Amino acid sequence: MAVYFISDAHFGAPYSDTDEHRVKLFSRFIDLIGEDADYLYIIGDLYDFWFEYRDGFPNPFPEVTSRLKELGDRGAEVIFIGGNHDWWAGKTFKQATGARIEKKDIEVTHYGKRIFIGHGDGIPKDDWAYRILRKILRNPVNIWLFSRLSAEMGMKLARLVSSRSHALGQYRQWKFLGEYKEYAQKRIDDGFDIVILGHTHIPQEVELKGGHYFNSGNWIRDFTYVKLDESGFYLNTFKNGDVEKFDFDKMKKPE
Ligand SMILES: [Mn+2]
Repeated sequence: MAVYFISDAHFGAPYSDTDEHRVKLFSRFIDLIGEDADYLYIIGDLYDFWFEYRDGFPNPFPEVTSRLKELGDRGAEVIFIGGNHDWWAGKTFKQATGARIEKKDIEVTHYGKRIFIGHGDGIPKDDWAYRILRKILRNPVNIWLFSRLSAEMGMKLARLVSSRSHALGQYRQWKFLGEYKEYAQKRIDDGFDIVILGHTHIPQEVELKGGHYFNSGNWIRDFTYVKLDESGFYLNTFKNGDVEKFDFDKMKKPE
């Protein structure tokens, strides 16, 4: 029996011409963990954009949702925590996956460990402009207004949600890692044993004072996930279609 954490597949990202391969790998992974998963936490940005209009949202990757639904049918609980790209997932997503949808960070206990789980957007101090945008985009009145937009206006909204983080680029996140560590240490000082975040796309396993911080990484190039079972925590990769321990040394740090 095991608990899994995964994030940041960004299916449908404009920079991605590899959706087909990534969805296939994801499907195989979900099939595999069906053997022992009690819980799967999806920690945000599974999609590059998911916003439910008045009539829902056209499911861009039915294979992804149906695999998640199957996982649920096999006895696992699937919990989806919205990221900055897919926070608006609602009825359509729930119906297609059977997942429980959470709109904010959550606290859970597994194997006696208190675990803090969140997507992790808005943590860096100089991300203040994003934090304002997030307030606007998550305001119920605005959501009601957005949900009445035409598909064309919706695409503009998609670009607004997406563009800044893509402009940031994956590698610029390196300079924020210290702030993520500080944030995790604060949660551990609050009494958590483990903090698990996503968003930076940089897989991490960090020993802190009194606990551990994990970043579940990404399903863009590293295909990483965190697994918890009775013997401990693991940060693995499914990049080659098989479970392997993630090799941190192989990560290329920008100059
Ligand atoms: Mn994100």
